[in-house]
Amino acid sequence: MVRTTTLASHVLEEERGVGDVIADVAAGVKAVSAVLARAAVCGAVRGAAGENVNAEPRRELDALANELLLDACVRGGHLAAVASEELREPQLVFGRHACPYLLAMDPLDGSSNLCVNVTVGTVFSVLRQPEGVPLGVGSFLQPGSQQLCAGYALYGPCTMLVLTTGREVSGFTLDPAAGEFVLTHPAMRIPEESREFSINASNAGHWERPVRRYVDECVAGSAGPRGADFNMRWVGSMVADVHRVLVRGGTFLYPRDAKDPARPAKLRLLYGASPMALLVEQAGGVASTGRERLLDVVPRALHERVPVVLGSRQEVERLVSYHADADGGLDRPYTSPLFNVRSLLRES
Ligand code: FDP
Repeated sequence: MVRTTTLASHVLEEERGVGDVIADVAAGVKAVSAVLARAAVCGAVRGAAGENVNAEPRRELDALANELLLDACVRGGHLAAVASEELREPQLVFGRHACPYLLAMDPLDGSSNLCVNVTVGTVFSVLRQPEGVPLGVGSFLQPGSQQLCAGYALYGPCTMLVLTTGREVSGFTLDPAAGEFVLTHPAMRIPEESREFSINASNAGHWERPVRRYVDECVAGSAGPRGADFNMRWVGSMVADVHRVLVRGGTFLYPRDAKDPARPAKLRLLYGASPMALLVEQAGGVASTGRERLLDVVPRALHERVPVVLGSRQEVERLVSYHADADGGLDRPYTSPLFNVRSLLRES
């Protein structure tokens, strides 16, 4: 008989309080998964709920996922406070136990994909309440390297929970019949090399030179300077795109761009980039802003945004070196032969 490892038995190996927080988040994830599975039938997929604290469109399901996860955490009573993409300020949790743990979460990442039934997810990060700091926003302003646990849930063809507590990355799949998460992806590793990249190419005109150089070289394929053909994948839900990188390698990029000068980066640091960076590093990959290790970035605000470049070691290191070249005035961006032909025709 095959012996299965469940999340419940896995968390017993963790520091007591952190294991309890993971169990509470898992309870919330099961509730969100059940609601998403019935949302279309109940006509709840398209419901709008105004704007979130970042003035972005909010859906009823964003608000509901937030409530369900908060409820599971408050009932569990193992946290001091929860910060969420859906809350302007952290919610203080006066639980049964006086626990020194903080949870930062994006309850429903990728929710603009809900109406087309594409995979969405929950991203979360567990921190320790620093001693001597009053409980509140300041408690959360810690670099990602301080995380005790980072993870995400994936609501796709099956529901998954992928997490790390700083020792390798484990992926669990929800068995709906048993109502339990079962370890299906032990010790996840990102291959060092890869020929697959993921980026919203519609922003190409607004990218910085190093990103344009990298993508141009990939697109040039075997005839270009990389001498190899690359594949491109873009789901448009960060959780799904990063999950693919964790499973089969590649790079995921949401770099700085000049589309909106008031918002040079898109993804959130505390409950997006930071947890993904810890997972990626624990799986052997690299996570950077392009100029700095993501886990070293010290947040200045709860809802701060940051550029993200993560994935297979060799590719991310190449991208980081392109940023250094550009900043030092050393880059010579690749110009495709096609471009040369076009400009020659224009000149003649
Ligand atoms: P969404 O707005 O649908 O929640 O972080 C938010 C996010 O999705 C990411 O999941 C995704 O990678 C990115 O935004 C997609 O944004 P664009 O469509 O603007 O590129």
